[in-house]
Amino acid sequence: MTMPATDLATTVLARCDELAGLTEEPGRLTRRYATPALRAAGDAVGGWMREAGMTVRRDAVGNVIGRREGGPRTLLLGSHLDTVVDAGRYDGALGVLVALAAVERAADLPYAVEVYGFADEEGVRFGTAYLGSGAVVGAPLPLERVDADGVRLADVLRTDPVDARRDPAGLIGYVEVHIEQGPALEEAGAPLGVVTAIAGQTRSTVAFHGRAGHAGTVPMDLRHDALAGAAEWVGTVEAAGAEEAGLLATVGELTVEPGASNVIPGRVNASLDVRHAEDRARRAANERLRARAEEIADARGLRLQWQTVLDTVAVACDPTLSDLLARAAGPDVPRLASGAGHDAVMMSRIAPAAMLFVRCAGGISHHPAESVAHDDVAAAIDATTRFLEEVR
Ligand code: HGY
Ligand code: MN
Ligand code: MN
Repeated sequence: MTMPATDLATTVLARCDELAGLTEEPGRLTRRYATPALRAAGDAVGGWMREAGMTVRRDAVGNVIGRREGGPRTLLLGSHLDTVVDAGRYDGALGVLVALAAVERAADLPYAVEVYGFADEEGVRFGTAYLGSGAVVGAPLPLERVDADGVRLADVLRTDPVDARRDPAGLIGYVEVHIEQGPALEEAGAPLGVVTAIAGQTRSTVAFHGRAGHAGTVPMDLRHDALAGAAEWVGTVEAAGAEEAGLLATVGELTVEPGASNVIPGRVNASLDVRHAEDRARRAANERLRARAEEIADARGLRLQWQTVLDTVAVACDPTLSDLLARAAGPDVPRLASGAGHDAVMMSRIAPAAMLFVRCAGGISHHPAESVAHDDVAAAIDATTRFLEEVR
């Protein structure tokens, strides 16, 4: 007897709550790559996969993979188990758990299904996204990148990441369920949406090197204040996004060194995240912001260091799988683009990829107020189950 989607939705939401307790920071949810919190989350999800009758393995970079046999070809499902800092509890985790619930609920399928809990999509610890799904598709990993404590990614990996690579032979496709992280479905009054494309993104690290000095003795006209220069540049980042339709530009990280109230800042490290549905527009905007940083540095006698740490092109979702998802989700299901990045960007390199969005309250995400409605989760489980039973 097929389990009711509403019962499974209750289980999925309870499991999201349980995973939210697996955090590096008591009192808020932060679960970065290769931390004990992430390992514990993978253990919990692996246990639920076993309870659902799946065989479970962990690959060379820490992704957790549950497999249900069924036939010579394989459909991949999944999302990520890592989070941003002070995160919401549904970004990533909901997609893994809805996929698991649908696999558990689906009747016998003529193909095998694997559900991936990716170990790093956000890229918070090493500054570059998609380490988990990137390893699965054979993307080169930035092994020399270091985290805030100076630990190299290479030193965190216990085995060769090449062992995580998945042979694409026999893959039917990859489907990811994820909260929308935007307001469109709520505005449309729709619980679910089918994703048409995923925007590309460019992430960079930007360092302004000035000269530290005594705040009480160095005259203003003799200063090379790294923070004053960085602040002038950050204003141009916001202005660029405001002036160009469809462009999103964000400085999310900024550290000041040496970081004392009576010392003129000698160095500032910033991040830059640039997104646009069109790759050409994104790259042109990124180059303009780099040129602006160089102009400001020159004018202030600062030295600029700029490193691109991620550059992913916009990805169109597979039309055949998307149409199947739309049929399963209901006749009027909206179709929408994703400004957020997802593991589907990487997985599209080895299999046709499609995504199902779930409405989230106020479009809020990357924030503890992130939330979903029980009935929308049930609708997502129902649609994903129907999709599984339609796929051939
Ligand atoms: O940043 C993103 O777009 C996603 O949440 N990793
Ligand atoms: Mn996210
Ligand atoms: Mn996500």
